[in-house]
Amino acid sequence: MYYIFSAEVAAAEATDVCPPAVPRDEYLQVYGDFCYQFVIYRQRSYSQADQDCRRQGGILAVVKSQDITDYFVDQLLNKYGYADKVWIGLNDKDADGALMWEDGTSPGYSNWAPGQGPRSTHTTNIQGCVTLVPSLLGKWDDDSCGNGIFGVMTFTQNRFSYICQFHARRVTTSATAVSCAPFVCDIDCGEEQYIKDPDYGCPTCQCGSA
Ligand SMILES: [Ca+2]
Repeated sequence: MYYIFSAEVAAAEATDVCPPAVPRDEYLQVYGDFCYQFVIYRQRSYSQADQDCRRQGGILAVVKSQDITDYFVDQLLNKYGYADKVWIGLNDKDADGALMWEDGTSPGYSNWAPGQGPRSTHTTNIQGCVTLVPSLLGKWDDDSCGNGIFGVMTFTQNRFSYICQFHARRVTTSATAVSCAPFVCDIDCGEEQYIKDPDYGCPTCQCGSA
């Protein structure tokens, strides 16, 4: 009787869970259920940044918790040494002027810097897009989305860096990460079933009760 078991768990790169279209470089990070692309090497208007994220299969980052805020601030300041504001995926471009995340949800968590907030620094009919300010520990500031022209007025397009987010592919547990070797066993269990290894789910050369 012999039975060979080989546990082949690939030493995968963490970013393997990110969409294939997203470049693998130092600006791509995995945190929780998401891949984040820290686009701190160029500045774009909100709509350009939004388009860049969507072209790669993502959206501008949604920041719904203090935990994500702290993570972004830590990465921006400590990993990339970047303290300037970055676009996140929150704006009031909706017809009724309500703030909405790019994933279609309404803000619950909010983190406005003192004196900032919906429509605080511009007239009521100019669209507002939101930035996260690393130097203010991730507090939010609202800026003109930079759509260029509104009515008779022309605006200078605000261009900032930004963070894209992508769903990370779920990595399943050891049950599927481990492959069972071809089963060889010289015991005939007949009507009974072979017992499965409790740790890996592979059949063992032992008979159980039918
Ligand atoms: Ca503002």
